[in-house]
Amino acid sequence: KVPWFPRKIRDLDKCNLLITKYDPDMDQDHPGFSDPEYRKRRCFIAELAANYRHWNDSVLMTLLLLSFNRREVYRTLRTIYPDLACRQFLGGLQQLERECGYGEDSIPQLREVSAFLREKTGFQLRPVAGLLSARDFLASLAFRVFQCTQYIRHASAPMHSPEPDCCHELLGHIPMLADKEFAQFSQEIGLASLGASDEDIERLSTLYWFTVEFGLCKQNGTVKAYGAGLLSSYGELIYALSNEPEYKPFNPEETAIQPYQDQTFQPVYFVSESFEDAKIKMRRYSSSIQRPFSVRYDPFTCSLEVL
Ligand code: H2B
Ligand code: FE
Repeated sequence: KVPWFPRKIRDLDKCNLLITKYDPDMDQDHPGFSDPEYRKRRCFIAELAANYRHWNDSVLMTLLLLSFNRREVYRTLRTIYPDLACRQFLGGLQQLERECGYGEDSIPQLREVSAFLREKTGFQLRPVAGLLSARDFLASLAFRVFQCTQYIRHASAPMHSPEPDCCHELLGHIPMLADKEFAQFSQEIGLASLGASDEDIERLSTLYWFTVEFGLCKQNGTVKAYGAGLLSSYGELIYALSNEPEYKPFNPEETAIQPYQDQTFQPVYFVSESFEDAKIKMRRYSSSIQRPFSVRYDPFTCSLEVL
């Protein structure tokens, strides 16, 4: 039996299964656990996301006004990007600084950033209250929709967050999603996930983890970071590009079954020859996933043709 999956973009209203294990109300180790003010603010932001519907995006504009600025995160990371981040990331970030008010002193509005991405690659943002199930998260990518958190990490731990937060999304993911080839790569993982078995979702999540979150790639003979988990973490970005961790060549069959955890730095990173190369390999892998149907995305109607 094929699991339910969204057929049109507004079906994403139903892709809302949250995983609460790391949120400040559930996780005793969360830096905000014993800060009632923080938790109250988070509840308010979560409610805005929960009430968001595809055809009514008025909520999106008010969001980031509620967050405190974490200037420190921006400043520290910005200094190491030129040496460690891939070309596509640096290009995207520069445009965001010019056109979207990215900088130390402001947190850009999701509405603006979403409009920016739409112009660049057709990606759009949708607010989400926290960590989503892998299935729902990946399904959104099939529609070039990125589920984006708006709350910010707790002030007591500006360099670390147990869950995705707006620093991770805005600094890690958004600049990459402004690149056409990377956008396509992301959408294709999403398309491969639709109606897939739980086992295939698990493997695709692992692939997503070691590429979109923690991927490295070669550029002009040196290794650079393109994964959002790296590009939004000062400590791990430096660690990943030092000679401490193990590197393996990106190869979907092998990468898909590599165990991983989200509590400390990764012990191993996968390096691709280029985005082009990663895309081709990923496509080959995706076409090996058994499904009793095939899907094609129709960008004019933002819906799937299921054949
Ligand atoms: N949910 C949210 N809100 N942001 C993410 O980056 C995210 C997610 N990543 N759910 C997913 C899971 C990822 O770890 C993979 C697909 O499992
Ligand atoms: Fe992420």
